[in-house]
Amino acid sequence: MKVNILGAAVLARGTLAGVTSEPKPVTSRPPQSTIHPALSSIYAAAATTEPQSPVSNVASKAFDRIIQIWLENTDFNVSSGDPNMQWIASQGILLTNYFAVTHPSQPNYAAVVAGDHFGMDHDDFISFPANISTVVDLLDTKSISWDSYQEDLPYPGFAGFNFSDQTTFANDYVRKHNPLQLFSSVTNDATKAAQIKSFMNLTSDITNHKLPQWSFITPNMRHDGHDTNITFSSTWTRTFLSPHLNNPYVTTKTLIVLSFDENKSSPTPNRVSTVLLGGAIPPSLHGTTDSNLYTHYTMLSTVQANWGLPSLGKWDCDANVLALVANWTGYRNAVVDTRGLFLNVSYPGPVSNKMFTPGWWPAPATGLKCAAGRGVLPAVVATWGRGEGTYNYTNVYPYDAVAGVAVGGELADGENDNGRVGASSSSGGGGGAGPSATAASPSATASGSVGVPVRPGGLICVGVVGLVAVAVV
Ligand SMILES: *[C@@H]1O[C@H](CO)[C@@H](O)[C@H](O)[C@H]1NC(C)=O
Ligand SMILES: *[C@@H]1O[C@H](CO)[C@@H](O)[C@H](O)[C@H]1NC(C)=O
Ligand SMILES: *[C@@H]1O[C@H](CO)[C@@H](O)[C@H](O)[C@H]1NC(C)=O
Ligand SMILES: *[C@@H]1O[C@H](CO)[C@@H](O)[C@H](O)[C@H]1NC(C)=O
Ligand SMILES: *[C@@H]1O[C@H](CO)[C@@H](O)[C@H](O)[C@H]1NC(C)=O
Ligand SMILES: *[C@@H]1O[C@H](CO)[C@@H](O)[C@H](O)[C@H]1NC(C)=O
Ligand SMILES: *[C@@H]1O[C@H](CO)[C@@H](O)[C@H](O)[C@H]1NC(C)=O
Ligand SMILES: *[C@@H]1O[C@H](CO)[C@@H](O)[C@H](O)[C@H]1NC(C)=O
Ligand SMILES: CC(=O)N[C@H]1CO[C@H](CO)[C@@H](O)[C@@H]1O
Repeated sequence: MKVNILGAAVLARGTLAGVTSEPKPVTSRPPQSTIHPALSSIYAAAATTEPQSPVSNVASKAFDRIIQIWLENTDFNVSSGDPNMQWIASQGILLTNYFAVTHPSQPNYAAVVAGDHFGMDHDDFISFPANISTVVDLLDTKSISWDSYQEDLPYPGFAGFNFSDQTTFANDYVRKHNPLQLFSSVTNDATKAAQIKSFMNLTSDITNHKLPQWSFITPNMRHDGHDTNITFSSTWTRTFLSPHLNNPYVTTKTLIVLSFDENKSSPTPNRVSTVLLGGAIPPSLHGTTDSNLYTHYTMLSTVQANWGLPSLGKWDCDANVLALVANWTGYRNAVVDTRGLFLNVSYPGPVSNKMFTPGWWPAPATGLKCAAGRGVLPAVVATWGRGEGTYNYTNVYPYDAVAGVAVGGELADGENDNGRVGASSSSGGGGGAGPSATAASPSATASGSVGVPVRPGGLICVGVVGLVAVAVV
């Protein structure tokens, strides 16, 4: 077991120990094939491959539909200073302590659907083995429909590495920004693969009232700001979003999460601006901010809390839940002092390039309660057996004390409705009839104005969501 200076410091402080030993990483990972079919076969497949658009109506408390939209590589202070982004924030809630989990892009996209990046530190072609579960497996337990919309994807389920504009050869679709495409558990199934579609079928699904209840939207490399800048991408995003925000079919009881995969400039923490929009946001909260610590893993824990789904047993196990949902379900979020938290590197792992651990896949926390006591997906338990997990997945943000990664955060109040067996969840009453009116989170700023928040000298993440009803089933 390797305990470096940072790790030792953490152990001494006594708050964040308890990570199992890791194998000694090596620096070369065998390359995977970069599927890159000929243009003629792409066009042939495009002519015959039919998209799948399953629909469902599993009602819930805080929202009945979630749509995540990711832009690229922008620091919090840059995006929150942009006029179009400020207008967008005025239509919803700005999250002021939302962190990406590593660099570069691809591991963040993997993390938001799978609860881990497995050490990934690159944008190479990678396919996770079929025994790695994702949000899709959680949604499938209640037949909650899901899709992904990838701009300029040449046909549903296209498995190639990229698809550029065929006139200018400018970048358009790239696989590294297509989260579900990275997982064999999705792509091995032809029906599931065909639920990964282009924006043309986003339009047709809206017209035909065939939107799913969970979706992930990736604009192309210009629209998402990757090859352009925030001015260009925010202009595109405002134009893209405005009609949807005014369309009752799209917006009613819908939570739209507009976020960024990662920050851009060094040396800053990996904090990105994230805005919550849609009909699920009460108008009284438009133009407000929420300063709880959230990460990409919050997108899993929130979906789980909203629909009463189990956990993947990874970093979603105890990730803070959006206050919007926590208020309804009585989930208590942990409070974190984020001043030392950067979340800017990956720990060693089986898909790392720099710190490759051949064959060593971190085990999920199948023996812990997770997800406010709903436990871990049975298929994950069946695959991995019962155990506490490789990492300390009950921590509210990801870290690896053995490798000394992300050890700079500090818990101000780590008590949440977390996964430790025997922990009681929350006090009763109210039956989930509505949001709590008991606690002090999040802070509501003056209407409509979204300034650049100043980080105070004391604790910067002090929101605690009140305990209300137990109510998630
Ligand atoms: C794991 O994380 C939890 C929550 O932050 C913390 O209370 C606990 O001490 C950690 N466990 C170990 C063994 O360090
Ligand atoms: C954002 O912060 C960085 C690092 O502190 C700084 O260099 C940059 O000028 C800031 N940009 C804006 C738009 O405030
Ligand atoms: C993928 O991108 C490369 C350049 O990065 C380009 O040469 C190639 O044509 C692209 N492939 C497709 C199918 O667009
Ligand atoms: C998906 O989009 C394509 C391209 O616009 C269109 O031809 C097709 O009819 C759409 N499929 C469905 C099921 O709406
Ligand atoms: C932003 O990107 C657009 C599109 O690439 C470009 O036209 C514009 O000049 C860029 N603006 C700045 C300030 O770089
Ligand atoms: C991560 O952030 C820390 C703190 O600024 C910095 O020292 C370190 O170089 C960063 N690591 C990378 C890989 O950017
Ligand atoms: C998961 O699949 C990988 C790749 O096939 C395999 O190496 C690993 O042993 C499997 N893990 C478990 C727990 O089944
Ligand atoms: C959650 O509840 C608190 C306390 O009533 C309230 O201040 C806050 O606005 C609510 N937040 C959301 C997003 O509903
Ligand atoms: C994409 C990118 O450049 N991200 C930077 C974000 O900030 C960190 C420092 O925290 C840099 O290391 C990254 O390069």
